[in-house]
Amino acid sequence: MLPLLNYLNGHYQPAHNGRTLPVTEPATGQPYATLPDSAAPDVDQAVRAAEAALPAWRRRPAEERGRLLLRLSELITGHLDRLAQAESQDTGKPLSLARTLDIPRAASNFAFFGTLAQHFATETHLQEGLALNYTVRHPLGVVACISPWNLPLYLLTWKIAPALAAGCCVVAKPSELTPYTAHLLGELATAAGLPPGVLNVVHGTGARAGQALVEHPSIRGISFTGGTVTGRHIAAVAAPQLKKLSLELGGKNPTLVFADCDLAEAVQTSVRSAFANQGQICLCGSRILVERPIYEQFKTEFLAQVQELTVGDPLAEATRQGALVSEAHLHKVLSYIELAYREGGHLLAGGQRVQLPGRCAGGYFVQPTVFEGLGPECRVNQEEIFGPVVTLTPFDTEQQALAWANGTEYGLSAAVWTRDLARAHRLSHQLHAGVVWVNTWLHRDLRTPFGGMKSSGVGREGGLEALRFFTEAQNVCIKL
Ligand code: TXE
Repeated sequence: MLPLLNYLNGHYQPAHNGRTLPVTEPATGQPYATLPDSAAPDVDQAVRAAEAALPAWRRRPAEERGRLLLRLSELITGHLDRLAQAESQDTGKPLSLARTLDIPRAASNFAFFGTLAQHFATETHLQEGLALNYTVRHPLGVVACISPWNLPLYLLTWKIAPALAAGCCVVAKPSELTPYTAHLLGELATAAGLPPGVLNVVHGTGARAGQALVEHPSIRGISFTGGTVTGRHIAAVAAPQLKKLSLELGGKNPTLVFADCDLAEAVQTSVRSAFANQGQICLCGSRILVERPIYEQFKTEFLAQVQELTVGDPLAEATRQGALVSEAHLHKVLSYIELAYREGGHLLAGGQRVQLPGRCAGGYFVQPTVFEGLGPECRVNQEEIFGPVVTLTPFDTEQQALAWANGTEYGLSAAVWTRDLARAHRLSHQLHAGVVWVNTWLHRDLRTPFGGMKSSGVGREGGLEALRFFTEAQNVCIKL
């Protein structure tokens, strides 16, 4: 058993209570590591270390902080294979995906924010002859970064990097399901020269370690990505203490395919957006709405490509679909497949758990699954499944597609496939989605605001939005 440890004040240590939790490899169903079952004393130690490190860290010029983040970025790139291997083992995602998406993006997060902090200018407002106002953006202080299991290092660093760049000190709480790369990050942070206490990682359950972190009176801001139910709970805990909150929550994203689109590209990208990371990306397009004249052709080509998504050992190069993250999540996804039948859905592909031979015999694999014949109101089209289950639905008019696309409680992202430029603009502005992609998907520019509307969240990450979140504006008014 690999013992994963908390990273507090620049050192690795177990939980104060000495308790551990098992970490399971989703591809095998076997435990392979333990993580500290941390509680309030561990969180308190982490927060105190961060508080002690804060005065010196916030005083450093942005350029110096940035240099350390760039060094950390280089170290992540230098350890690409080891980190990708760890991420794949921990999550069940194909090693090829971890190597090309998760880990490179973690490196980019540090490189991007390490540089951006130097371009973070403040505003001045001149009242002619009367006064000059200028705004100072102070680091918020000690902040909590709480991340989920689907893109562990990618999402954790998407929070840590802007927080550190802005001059905050961080207590991070990775998902208890996927703690491995967060554990390795401590070692790299030390090697990069981050001063002790600037970044602390506390492992453990959401209910114990996460809750203690959110409740801690010295935490000034919380950046959270995870389920909508958890986000609501965190907001309720944090509100009486008036903590600043950024919540990136679930999605039930529509893909709108119009008859005038480039069909080959729309099909290929829609398959990817439906099933990348086994459908466990908050931006995955799980409701595919297709204009009726091309519905049958889209369906035929879509299903042909779905058949090619090899489900297999995540470590094998040919694997396109790995395992779901946990046994509990496997059963959640299978229960939605059952529900799809009960709601009158017609199965077009998949629908079964996959039993692989050998090493992966006990793994949590599900075939990429496609249903049609489900109305926009049914639960399968309303609730976040967060797995490889999507629906195909024909539509007749733009207004109908728009109403269906907007007809859920979520509003994270949407994809529109059309060659009609006017329609692309018109629809984009009417879609209830924080991110709209036209003729593409998961095309990310780290400078752009990222976040959801409605139950998909509050606040925006990315670029200057993230630096604004981790700082507090102060206006200084000088009489002229
Ligand atoms: O996430 P949780 P879960 C969705 C997806 C999934 C569902 C539940 O639909 O099926 O959420 O997933 C920590 N105080 N998404 O239960 O619980 C927890 O330890 C403080 C969408 O695995 O939200 C982990 O670190 N922290 C999503 C983090 O919150 C708490 C990605 C997320 O876990 C806490 C993941 C508490 N009281 C799931 N309780 C996305 N938007 O990408 C839990 N945590």
